[in-house]
Amino acid sequence: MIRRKNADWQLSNELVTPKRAFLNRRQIMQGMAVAGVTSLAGCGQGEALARQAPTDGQLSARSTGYAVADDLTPYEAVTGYNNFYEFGLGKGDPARYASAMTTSPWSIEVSGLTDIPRNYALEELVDFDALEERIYRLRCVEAWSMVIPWIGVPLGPIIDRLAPSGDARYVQFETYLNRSEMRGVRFPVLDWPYVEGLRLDEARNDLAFLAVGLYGEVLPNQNGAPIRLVVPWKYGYKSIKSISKIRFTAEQPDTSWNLSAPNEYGFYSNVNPNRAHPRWSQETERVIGGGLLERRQTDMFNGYEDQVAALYDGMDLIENH
Ligand SMILES: Nc1nc2c(c(=O)[nH]1)N[C@H]1C(S)=C(S)[C@@H](COP(=O)(O)O)O[C@H]1N2
Ligand SMILES: [Mo]
Repeated sequence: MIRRKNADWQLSNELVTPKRAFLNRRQIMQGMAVAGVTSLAGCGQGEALARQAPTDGQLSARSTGYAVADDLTPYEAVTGYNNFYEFGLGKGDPARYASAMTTSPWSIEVSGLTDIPRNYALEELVDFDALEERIYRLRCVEAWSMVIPWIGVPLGPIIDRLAPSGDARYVQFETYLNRSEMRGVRFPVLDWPYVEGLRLDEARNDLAFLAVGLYGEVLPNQNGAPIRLVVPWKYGYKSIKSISKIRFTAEQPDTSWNLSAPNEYGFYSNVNPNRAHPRWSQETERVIGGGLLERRQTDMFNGYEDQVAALYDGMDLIENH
């Protein structure tokens, strides 16, 4: 891993989330019973249960063709400079406080316009023996970015398994909410729980990814453990963390940032250097983990124009920001 010294994101070691132990199989099974999860043998739903989700340690993943030419952002910056407002507004707050979040056992409630609404254990949705590594840049609307080696699974095949019905056009994701574990939700900064959404064709694009790890390890809580979205052609806030609900809808779903300031944060939120945020430019971005003044040009769709531009054919991307 590439480590560089001293920048404004540098954090002391005590801020690093303590390592947690693997849960034994018995605890997992008990937890699933509590969460009301059932395995549907014979329906092809239970097969991924062979391998329980690790809560700590290394993950093996096959590397893919998805890469970014620039240096990786140092691990300390990726895990020490975060936005996760449920734990506070400061960039160091998630690393300090997110260890309070219970991430195992984990289930995701799937509802709305689907033929099979039910709760899924994390292990049913993610096959931990078939993980991929993808290096994507995460570009925040605040005009900074990081290059992160994510580990996870593509979203499209999971959407297909969740069987949205014919009239479903959008998918909404919701973050876990626990008032005693999340000190930031005492403040009405956003309309909790944090929600985000995609059009279904966006969600099925090959780039859309559900991450369960980074840098070869299980996701640290501050980065959205145990499962978070990564939509690399959109601003960072679309990449919702710690997903506990998925809902299929016919109408465009609410998103927390769009509700809070529609003029600043649109539903699409595609990275677009030509459309300034009302209070600052989006033409360049600060390279987190680089020198204090290191900036780069922001690319249309964060560099993924070839893969995603067709999703927006005929749309005015300034109007539909
Ligand atoms: N639930 C939740 N998800 C969230 C956020 C948040 O505050 N709450 N912040 C978003 C923003 S603004 C960014 S830039 C990315 C940051 O991801 P990272 O901390 O892994 O770099 O997470 C996004 N996902
Ligand atoms: Mo962000």
